[in-house]
Amino acid sequence: METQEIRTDMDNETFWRQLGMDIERHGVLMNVLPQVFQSVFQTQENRPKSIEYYDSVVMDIHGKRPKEVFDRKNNGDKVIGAFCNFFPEELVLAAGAVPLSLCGGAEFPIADAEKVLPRNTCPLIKSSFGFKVSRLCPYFQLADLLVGETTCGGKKKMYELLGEHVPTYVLHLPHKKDDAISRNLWFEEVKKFKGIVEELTGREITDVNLRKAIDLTNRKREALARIYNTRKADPVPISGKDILLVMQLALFDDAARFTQMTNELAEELEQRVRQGIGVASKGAPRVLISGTPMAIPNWKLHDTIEKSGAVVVTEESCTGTRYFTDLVDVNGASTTNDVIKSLAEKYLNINCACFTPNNERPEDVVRLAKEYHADGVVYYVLQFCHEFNTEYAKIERALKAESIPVIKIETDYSDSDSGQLKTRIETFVEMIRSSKALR
Ligand code: BJ8
Repeated sequence: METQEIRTDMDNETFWRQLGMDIERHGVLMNVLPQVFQSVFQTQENRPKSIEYYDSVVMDIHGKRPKEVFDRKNNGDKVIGAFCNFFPEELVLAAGAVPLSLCGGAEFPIADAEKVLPRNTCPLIKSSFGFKVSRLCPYFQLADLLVGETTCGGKKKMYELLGEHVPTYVLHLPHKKDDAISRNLWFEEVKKFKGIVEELTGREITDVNLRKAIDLTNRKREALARIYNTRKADPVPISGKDILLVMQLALFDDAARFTQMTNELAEELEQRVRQGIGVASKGAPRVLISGTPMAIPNWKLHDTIEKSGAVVVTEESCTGTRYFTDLVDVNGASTTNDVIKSLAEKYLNINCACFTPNNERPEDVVRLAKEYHADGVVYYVLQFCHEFNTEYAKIERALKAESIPVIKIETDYSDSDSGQLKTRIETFVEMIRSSKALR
């Protein structure tokens, strides 16, 4: 596919045809999305006005933003897609390329993936692979390079197969974060990735550009931390679902525009907190979700919890606090190598369950439950994710030691368990409501 031949000044369908997408099946997918979006988001009352921006991005998710990215490609910029929080987006931005998070939250392409991948594989992996092989996602069609990482076994093997369809580079992430050999390996890998981005783009990543990109990404993470901070209030000024939507768009959208819009949302939420305006009544049961990430359009768990009368107040997740908690600290970094070292250090602080040991994560879940005044924790495991499923034992122990109620939910992207899920969540919410009343 020649980049220069793609025109963006036309209707969406013609644009998608040029990208080589499966128009008929894509049409079916796009017909379902507005109905789901309506039932999950637009039935909520008293949403903040500033959320309209994120709604508008989702409602045209395969139109406006892919066209905008393609305009960048037509101007000679490269597009680099990724699947994981270990993706050092700063290096991509520093080279004037476009970092993108790729779709992996929908049930729709899973049947296509299962023609190749084992059925008993995590839905995030199957959905990501399925979107590429079924030609249903414009973002996959746009990417010049995909970047995977050696996190879990299923992903590593899937990236090999994905590489048969599109150039794919797999970042070598060590699985022990607390020893010098691992830290050095990761530092060398991030340096190597800098070279790969430079080669792909034909642009040198200068010290100045890298520091600028780090500053931009730090500001994005600070804006997200700001909106999260408002969720500590009672009543909560915004629903968990709406925050999840913001998080899911954090690596889809243009970084500068997203940061500006997120700071506007933060201002509105801070104002709401001052005025005591909430989306749930004061005293409503407060839930922390901890576990596997929720890629767009995976809204199932938040929707079930919030329709049960509780409110989600924070997410210890890669579509939550794990994305923005740490900033890259370049104060005191005098050389480019020092800057890259700080960048690598920041990423190695992500408490992913692929690490052994990962003792910081139980501590973090307890700390967040206290900070956000959570009445209970819903531990979320995507089906067949052994890493997060097994790590539950330690998280449960840490929460029980603090008398914080917890329930584990293991599910996929289908609706097949929605009745059972609803019953279990409603029972849990009732339990935390009663114990809250007794306190
Ligand atoms: S940094 S959490 S985004 S790896 S859920 S695919 S682990 S079988 S998503 Fe993750 Fe990066 Fe870690 Fe975050 Fe495998 Fe588990 Fe599936 Fe997972």
